[in-house]
Amino acid sequence: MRSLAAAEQQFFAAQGYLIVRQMATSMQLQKLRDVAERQLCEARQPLEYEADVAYPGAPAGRDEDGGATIRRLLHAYQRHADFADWGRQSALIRPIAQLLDTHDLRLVLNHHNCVMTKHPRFSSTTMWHQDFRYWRFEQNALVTAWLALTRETARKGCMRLIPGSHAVSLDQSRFDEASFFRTDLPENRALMHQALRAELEPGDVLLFHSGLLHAAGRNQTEERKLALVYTYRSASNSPLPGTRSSVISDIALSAVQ
Ligand SMILES: O=C(O)CCC(=O)C(=O)O
Repeated sequence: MRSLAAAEQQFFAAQGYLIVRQMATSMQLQKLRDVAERQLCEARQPLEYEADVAYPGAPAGRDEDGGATIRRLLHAYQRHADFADWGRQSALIRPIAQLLDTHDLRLVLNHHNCVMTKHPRFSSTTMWHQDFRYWRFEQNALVTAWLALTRETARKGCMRLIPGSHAVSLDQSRFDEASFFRTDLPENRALMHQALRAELEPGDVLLFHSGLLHAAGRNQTEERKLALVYTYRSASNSPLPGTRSSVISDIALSAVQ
């Protein structure tokens, strides 16, 4: 993997996201997809179900329609060596280290660290939010790497992003009690009009800032959507002690050049 060009780093700084096309090779993709499919088939724990997400429109219990649909294969890093290898390989962590301006990177185990799935028969919508509102770190400066294992299109519920929103100062009053961005406020709607869809091919990686407003729809196709998702921080941006961001120690990645 080449290093990111200055123009790409500037794009990320201004827009809060960057799509790196075809970062994973077809051999890597095949391996990662096989592991994910096998573990979904076996319902290998730990899992999160649609009933657990508590998003608007999600089933209230596992015995309700769609409630037992798997939404996330949790603890991706710990669940298989191929997933772990992807998360710490230099082709991925070098550009992230550039974006965070550090040589000392940590892979966060307490957030994301999962295979996100959206199933054809049932999937719920993820409303607009900023990840850092659910996390507890000294600074709002983390980067998430979303590797598409399958195609992500609008009909499949791909990610939607509001470019530049990571750099906008947004008062807590613009969010509801569950920290979703309120859709009833005209000033929020003005921002939402600027949203774009991040359509991805398998192997593409979407890098995005922890302050970027994002959302995702339902999967309306007959094909499963799978993405391997990790978040990174610089060693100097520590989780706050005693919070859900500090439960498991993060992975120190060897000095990134
Ligand atoms: O529904 C989705 O695929 C998006 C998930 C998401 O935005 C998140 O977990 O932060």
